[in-house]
This record gives sequence, C-alpha cells and structure tokens, in this order.
Amino acid sequence: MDHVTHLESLAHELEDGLNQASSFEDLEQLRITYLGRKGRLAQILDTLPSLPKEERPIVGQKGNEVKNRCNELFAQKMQQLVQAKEAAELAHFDASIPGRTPWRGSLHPDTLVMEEICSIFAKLGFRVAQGPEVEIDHYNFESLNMPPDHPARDMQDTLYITDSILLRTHTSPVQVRTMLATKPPLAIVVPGKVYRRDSDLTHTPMFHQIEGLMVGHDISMAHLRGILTAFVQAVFGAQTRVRFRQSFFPFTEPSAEVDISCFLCGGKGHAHGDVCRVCKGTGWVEILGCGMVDPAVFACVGYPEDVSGFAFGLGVERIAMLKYGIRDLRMFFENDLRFLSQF
Ligand code: 2NL
Repeated sequence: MDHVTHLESLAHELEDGLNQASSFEDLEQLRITYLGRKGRLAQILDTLPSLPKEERPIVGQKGNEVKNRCNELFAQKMQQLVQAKEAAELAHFDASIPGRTPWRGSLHPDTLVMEEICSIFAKLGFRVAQGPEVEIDHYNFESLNMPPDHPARDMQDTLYITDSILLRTHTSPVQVRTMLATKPPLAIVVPGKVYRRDSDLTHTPMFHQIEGLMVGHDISMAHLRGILTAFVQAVFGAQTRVRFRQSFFPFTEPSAEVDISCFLCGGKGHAHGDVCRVCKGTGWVEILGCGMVDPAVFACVGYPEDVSGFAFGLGVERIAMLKYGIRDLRMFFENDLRFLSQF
C-alpha cells in the first residue's frame, strides 16, 4: 500500500475507533496511538525523508490533511463525551429537593419593645430623642432637682468615672439637654441604656429605660392619664384599665405609679381556680412611674414659669418580661441564641 492510501485509511480507522470509545480514557489512548509522538501518523511521516523527492510534497500535504481531519474527529468526540457527562449529572439532579434555609438573625426583645413603644408614642405626636450614656453629674442629678446633698442620690447607686462624670442612671439627662436646646411646647420619648451599681437576680448593672416628656401651656395630669391610657391599651389591648397610686420622685410633683389591670386574668386575680401568676392575685400590675414636672426642673433649663408638663419613665426589660412571659432577667444579657431566636 502506498503512503497516500495508507494515510487515508488511517483517518477511517480512527473514526471506527472513536465510535467504539466511551470514556475520556479511551479517547486519550486513541490520541496516543494515532497522533502521539511515536503514533501511527508520526511513523508514516518519519519515512518522508527516504521517499523520492517528487513524492514528498504529495505525501506531506496528505499527511497534513489527515492530521487536521483526525484533530477534528477528536474534537467532535470530546464534545460528545462532555455533553453525555453533563446529561448524566443532570439526570441525578433533583430540582424539587428543598434548599437549606439560611440562618436568620432576629431582634433582641429589648429592641423590639423599644421600637414598639417609640412607634406608639410617635403616633401620639412624640419625637424620639437620644443622648450620651456618659454624662455629667449636672445633667444626671443637679438639673433634676437632686443637689449634691439630696437624699435621693443615695436611692441610685451610681457608677462614677470621675467626681463629676458618670454613667447615666436614667435617660432624664437627655430630656434636660433637649429642653436646653428647644423652646416649649415639646413632646419627646427617650429610649436607651442606663447604668446602676447593682447586680443580683433581679438587677443588672446595665438595663434599658424609656422616658417621656410633654411640656406646654396648661398640660395637666388629665393629659398624662389620657396619653398613658392610649399607650397601655396599644401594648396590652383595648380592655386594659389604668390606676394611679400616689408616689414620690425628686423631679416630679405630684408623682404617681401607674398600674394596669392584669392582662392575664383580666383583673380578677385568679385563673382556673389558681392565684394569677402575673398579678399574684391583686388584679393589677405595676407598669411605670410618672408625674408633673417639678417647677425646679423647668427653672434649671430656663423655661418660663407659665409652662407645665408631665414626665414618665419605664423599665424596658420589665415590659418585655410581662409581654413575652420571660421569667429570668439574666436571659436578656446572656446572648444565648436559643433564647434570642424566639423573638
Ligand atoms: C420610674 C420613674 C420617672 C421621670 C421618670 C422625668 C424627667 C424629667 C423631668 C421630670 Cl427631665 N421627670 N422623668 C418622671 C417620673 C418618673 O421614672 O419608675 N422609671 C423606671
């Protein structure tokens, strides 16, 4: 057989071989056999120098043709095998299997309660104000009718940074700052962290408070009662009743503590024959402290004598414990995801 016929039959043999091939390994074997450095094509072309001079270009040209044809056949087969592999993988892929649900974050109960309460007061016309947690003695105590020798200062164990700089013990200094910067009338709520030198089962050195302040002409205790009633009914339901008990705070006169009718037993004091666990049988639950702003506070911020106003303060953790039935205050500060992810 002459070289040209030999080369032509090479391509046909490769085609037959490729038709039999079923894997990438088969393909590689064929490539080595036909196109490798010592493969069948190379073997034929290696004899080129020994051919008569006039045959060399013809055989050389044929050799190139066959080489190109073989490369084409390999490329085709390669594409077929890749497609077959992808099809086989797709046959195992079940698009109906549900995906893994990503882990989602959730808001801390303190955050939820502060956001809910602030949005209720926003609808009642209050603005939200915030201020520093590191305060000066003057804004935290003096301006609030508690001079250095005032016995009320002992009521709060304070965390001092220097003689006159401290961690705020309530959010009231933010109201003082707001009054110094704003003329009356004014209505604000102030949510935030507060600090006390106190740590046991029911007290933590840091906790959260929301205070409210409304100042204007002829603001009375009736406005206070109306606003607080709207507020507790928004949080605990429209059937909730409020009761004022006389109390004392250095910065308000008169002062009161506010109870709401128990949201669990509806004020009956018992449920299913048992003493109600929320109100302990009294039918009432203490919710916040409040009062009419003492004129000494207005004097301190330079407000005119003819304004009046009310203020109130509540503990956020206390409200969250009542609202979500949380029994242990320590849960709020342990950052246990089993607790936090429930909200
Ligand atoms: C409570 C009681 C209260 C205030 C806070 C206040 C603020 C200014 C002026 C007058 Cl600037 N009062 N705040 C008034 C009464 C009660 O908090 O038991 N909080 C947990």
